Amino acid sequence: MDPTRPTGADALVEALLGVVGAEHVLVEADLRVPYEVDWTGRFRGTARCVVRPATAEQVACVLRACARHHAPIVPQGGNTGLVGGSVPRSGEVVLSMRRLDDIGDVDDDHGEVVAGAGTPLAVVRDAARAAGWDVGVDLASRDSATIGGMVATNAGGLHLLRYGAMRHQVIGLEAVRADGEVLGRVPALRKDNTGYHWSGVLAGSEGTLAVLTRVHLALVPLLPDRVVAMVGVDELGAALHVVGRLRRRLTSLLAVEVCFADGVDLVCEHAGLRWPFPERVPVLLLVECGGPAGSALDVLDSLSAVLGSALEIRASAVATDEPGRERLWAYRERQTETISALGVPHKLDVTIPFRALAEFPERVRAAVAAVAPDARVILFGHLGDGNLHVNVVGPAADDDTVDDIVLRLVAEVGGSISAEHGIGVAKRKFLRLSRSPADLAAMRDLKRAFDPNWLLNPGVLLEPDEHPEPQYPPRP
Ligand code: 2HG
Ligand code: ZN
Repeated sequence: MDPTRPTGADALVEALLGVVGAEHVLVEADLRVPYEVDWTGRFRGTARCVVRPATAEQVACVLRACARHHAPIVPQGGNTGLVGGSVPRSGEVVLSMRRLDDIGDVDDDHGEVVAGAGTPLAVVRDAARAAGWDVGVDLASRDSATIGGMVATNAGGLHLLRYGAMRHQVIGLEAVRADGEVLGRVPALRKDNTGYHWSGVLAGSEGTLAVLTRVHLALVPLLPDRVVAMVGVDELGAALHVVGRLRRRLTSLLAVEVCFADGVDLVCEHAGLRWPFPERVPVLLLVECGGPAGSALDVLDSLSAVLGSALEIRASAVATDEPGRERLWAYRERQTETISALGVPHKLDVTIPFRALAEFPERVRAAVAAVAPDARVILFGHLGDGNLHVNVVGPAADDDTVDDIVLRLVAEVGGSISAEHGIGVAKRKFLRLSRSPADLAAMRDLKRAFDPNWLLNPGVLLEPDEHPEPQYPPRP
């Protein structure tokens, strides 16, 4: 008998062993654990098993076997999502995509690459950079987040203001439906207007319609000469005026991020850093600009000219060398890990219309204090996109009172309950605050057309078919 073969395997597990081999079907509890809890620690469940295919053909065979056994599936990439969309809820098969990590040659002339869905972003980025190109989306979890997961969740990240979200980087893709049928075409064509566009349909579908296996990405020109500035202002309204000026006047603008003094205090304490300025200021803006090799001085001059004319700015620090730039980015990028060190956070990633943004921090803090006076609210985000990350630490993981109060406020001011992290299970019940009944009905129709037996990521994004009417009040 094969000693690596799990004992007590059920008929589905037997079928999966036949597809990927015993080494890649994880049945024992201790082997499944890392796949069963999400990055925040807020969402966890038990998997029937974890299966790790290495090719699109194996993915198709796995999905066919699951369909035959009526077994629900949770697709999982790097498991860096923050809304509980890639971990099991109750006995699903976890389909880990990380072994589909082959990457093709970068097309030097045209700036394109085909990557397996399980390829980490950092690997694709390094390959692109070596050829003078770059990936338009970047995010702090770049070493673990996979290209397939990023497309499935339509990741946003740090440079959305310049290059758009993940869906805008996709030339084409290949995906497998729940019945094992393969959709799409890779390599694809930049211009191909032949009807329904699978990347448009599948980007942001959170693994509920099909499983992505390969992605053909459009790259962006590498801008190696970077300048990062951190500036301090008295209030968010003033920061927004600075953002407006930066956007109008700088073609080199890549990112405009925001953090607040209390969050920077926490990062300094957690990471052993000093404040970026001699004086403490309430609102900090991080600005990144970039240009082609040899343009560093021009980039610096134009950024300095805009910042120098902004009377709102009370303090500033600028870095052109890599260690200096990383030091400034740390105040912003290390917010997430710092918050997690305080406890299991409620992550409410929202977009606020620019007209309502200046007052939002005060309103959201007051709204949370009214229902959870001891909770800590830490805000930061992608100010250039109107996207704030409202992190609340204190309330129990399964108590969604603060989620409710914050997301209702967001809907009331005309915002979106998810800017970039998606809906997952965390916000499913609140989706009606951002989408109309007609939208939701059409989304359900699409789900049924792709996956009539509701096997792919059930419970993510939409209520399962047995509960067609979510019990949550509609949007205002
Ligand atoms: C970021 O912008 C990520 O750093 C994570 O989207 C946000 O931790 C968060 O709330
Ligand atoms: Zn973000």
